[in-house]
Amino acid sequence: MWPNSWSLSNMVNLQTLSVPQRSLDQDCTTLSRHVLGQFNSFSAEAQDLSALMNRIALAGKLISRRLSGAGLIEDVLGFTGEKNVQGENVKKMDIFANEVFISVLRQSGLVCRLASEEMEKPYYIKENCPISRYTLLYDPIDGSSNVDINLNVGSIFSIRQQQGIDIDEQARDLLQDGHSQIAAGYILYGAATILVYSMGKGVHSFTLDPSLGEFILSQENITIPRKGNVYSTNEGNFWQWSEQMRDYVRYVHLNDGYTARYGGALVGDFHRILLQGGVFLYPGTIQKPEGKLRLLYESAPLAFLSQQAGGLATNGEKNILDIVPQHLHERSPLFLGSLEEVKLVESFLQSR
Ligand code: P6P
Repeated sequence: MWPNSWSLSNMVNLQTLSVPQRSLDQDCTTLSRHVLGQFNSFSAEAQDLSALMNRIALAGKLISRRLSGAGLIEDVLGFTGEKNVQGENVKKMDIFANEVFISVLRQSGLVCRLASEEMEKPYYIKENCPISRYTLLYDPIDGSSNVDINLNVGSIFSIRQQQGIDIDEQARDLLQDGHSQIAAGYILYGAATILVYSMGKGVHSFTLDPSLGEFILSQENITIPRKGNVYSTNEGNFWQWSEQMRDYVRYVHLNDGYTARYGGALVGDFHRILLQGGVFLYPGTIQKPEGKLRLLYESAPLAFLSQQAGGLATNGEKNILDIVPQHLHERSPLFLGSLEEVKLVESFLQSR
């Protein structure tokens, strides 16, 4: 069966060479274990948040599995024919992903309320209210236009405490600034499935190991470089921007130190900037000064991560984390990434 020259020792050598060696400890640094480590005790809060993060991770695994079957199984690609509360055409994956979060959080017993880009009003999990006091705000599939062309998409999440009893189910207590987030993060569905989160003690990244079915710690205490050469924006909107924004873009065009990268999905564009530096820009336009991105479940979670990683997120004038929304689906202009790059953008926006 084997060529005569192949001795057992050759095969053994081949085997040892082919399996990448990982420490067992590394394999055991799972997401739930790491979250517990963010607390100094195994308190009830630590246990709850560890379990809650594990449910969010389960949602990520279910969505990742569905995306990997796109084109082979029904109802992954294409549109439903409906429009969401944002007036956007809804992709089939938007609905699937939204329902995954509802299902895994219902079973957790930990979350009373869910607020999603795909739902006009918050969704109350009656059997969990009012005992469980967490609210999960999320964008189930960010960048869903990338689904049909197999480019990266993401889920963005933010965990907040339910303040008091929400008797009339108006969720007015959700209309708070971004500093009151307990945790925030995203799941990036790309070549690998990566979960990035922060609980206020640094930004940490986990890679899904399909052989274990676990998110394993891959990077701890990530910091955004203070400067970066990437600017990420949709220049197709150039003529809809203010003169100040156009001046910034003219500057980076003329300064050969910059390069443009724009993937059409905020999570992927932000992940590049988190690791390599740069700035993401989604300004308002003359017609829509409030911009496109939603504050509570897109900009505020990423602003939380940016600040934790030493970066900055503003609406051009004010730190995103300081903004108190007036309604659940409020939009805001967004400039986020490397501290010095965001400040450079602000210097143009506040000039003239
Ligand atoms: P545009 C996706 O729809 C999204 O919300 C973000 O993920 C992305 O950064 C942005 O909108 C893309 O918008 O107008 O450039 O297509």
